[in-house]
Amino acid sequence: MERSVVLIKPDGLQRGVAGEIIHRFERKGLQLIAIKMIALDDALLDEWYAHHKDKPFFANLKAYMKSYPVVAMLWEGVEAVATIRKLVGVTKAREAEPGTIRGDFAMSQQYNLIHASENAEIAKKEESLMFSPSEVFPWKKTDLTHIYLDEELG
Ligand code: 3AN
Repeated sequence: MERSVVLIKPDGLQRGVAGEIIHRFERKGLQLIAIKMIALDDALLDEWYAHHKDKPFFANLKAYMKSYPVVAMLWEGVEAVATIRKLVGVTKAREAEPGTIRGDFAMSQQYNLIHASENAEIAKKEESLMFSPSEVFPWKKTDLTHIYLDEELG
């Protein structure tokens, strides 16, 4: 099983799509193992977006991510990171495929509703930045045998 960190960003809260996003992931068969609302600060954002720190949009991105709280979640599933990136769609939301979250609900490359871990290594880093172990609940999902083959579960 793999874990992916998802943030419903300030515009996602404002646009009222938090429930829609959670609904899509649940229906897909992914498992929610942590969820909280949090106000992001500079220290966390500097780590989170370290790969963007020299980009011209970095200051704006940080200001926007601090403008309202976000909903932070940890989702689990087989190859969850890539699966969730597909459900989310490309960064520039107006070019995102219809059927994806950004493709269906957003237009901007900054106001694109949602963050999802880019790869498995980054997902681990983001999990440790965002959640303490006591905030994570790896509960036993009883319908896994209807979602995956035994071989897929390993
Ligand atoms: P993604 O969220 O699709 O993984 P990243 O990691 O390249 O995209 O960018 C992180 C965030 O930075 C995006 N979600 C978006 O809010 C913002 N961003 C990315 N590229 C731009 C850009 N060219 N102009 C403004 N904001 C951007």
